[in-house]
Amino acid sequence: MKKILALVCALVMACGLFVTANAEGDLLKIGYVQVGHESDWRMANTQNYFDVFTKEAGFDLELIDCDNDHALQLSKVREFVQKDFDYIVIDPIQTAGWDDVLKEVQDAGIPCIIADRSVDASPDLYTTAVGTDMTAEGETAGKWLEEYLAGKEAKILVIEGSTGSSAAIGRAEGFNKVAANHPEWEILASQDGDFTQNGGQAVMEDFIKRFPEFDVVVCHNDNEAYGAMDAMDAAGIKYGVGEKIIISFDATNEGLKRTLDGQILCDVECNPIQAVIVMNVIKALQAGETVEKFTLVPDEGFCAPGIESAIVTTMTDEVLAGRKY
Ligand code: GYE
Repeated sequence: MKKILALVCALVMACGLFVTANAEGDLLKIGYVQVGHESDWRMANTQNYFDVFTKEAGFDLELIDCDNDHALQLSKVREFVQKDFDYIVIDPIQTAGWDDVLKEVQDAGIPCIIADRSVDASPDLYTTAVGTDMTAEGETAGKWLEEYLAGKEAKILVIEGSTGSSAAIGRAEGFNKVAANHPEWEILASQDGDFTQNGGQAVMEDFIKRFPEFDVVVCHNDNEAYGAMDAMDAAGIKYGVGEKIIISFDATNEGLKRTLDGQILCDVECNPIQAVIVMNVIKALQAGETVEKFTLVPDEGFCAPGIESAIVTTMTDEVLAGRKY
């Protein structure tokens, strides 16, 4: 009987079904320090982890909402180390300040995955990273604007994402790279809206007071764009084709609805559905395989109907209906 059981186990393992269990056959303990709950993107990302890292799939996930508190995020990682988790997944609120804690995770022999955002630390200090290319996202936004304005002058306002986050740094860097080729563009101001709707609204209210003339508002995520729209609505300022140009990032479902409606003229995607990729990395590590240092989550861009673009996809009802989030 034991022999048959061993044979069945060996067969099942060969099929990869038990690949997620640890040496004792228990569920794999995964600790995820999530940034917070600041945006629709973040909520979709959190939900995606809960959907994928289930007990049925062989995981015991502990997801901590760090509410944009870097010190809390560090302390929660240390807690995971103390509790000897099998894997630690970090979505870093900010790029800076990670060396010591990453070293501690490494010394404890726990594989560490940096997910979504990136850290400003040596890649030797973590096992692997999974995420989108935020600089490329910023560049896509810049290139779309270049195509749309076709040489016209523009006064630009930027509502940035949380200061110090790789998402804000990358998007600014990519957009500025394109802007540098356009002396006819003027970036009037760039201010932190913390990736929230309230933040976007407050920054836009301030911009409206300070800059009576502007043409473009670049918002580092959809929620900031909704806030900017609220502020413009209240001030009677119109946006859309032939009006003020709103550019946004994330391409969440609501963001793309507003692109289809012609309110946001360009929305550059950042895909929050990353948990399966992280799970596959963990499965590969469990199987003793070596994994790439970085796995790219691909994304694309979208623009409002009536705009032809070689850079991004023009929105239609079908495009919206085919979206997963
Ligand atoms: O764009 C924003 C969120 O890190 C890519 O964080 C993510 C960003 C996303 O709050 O909505």
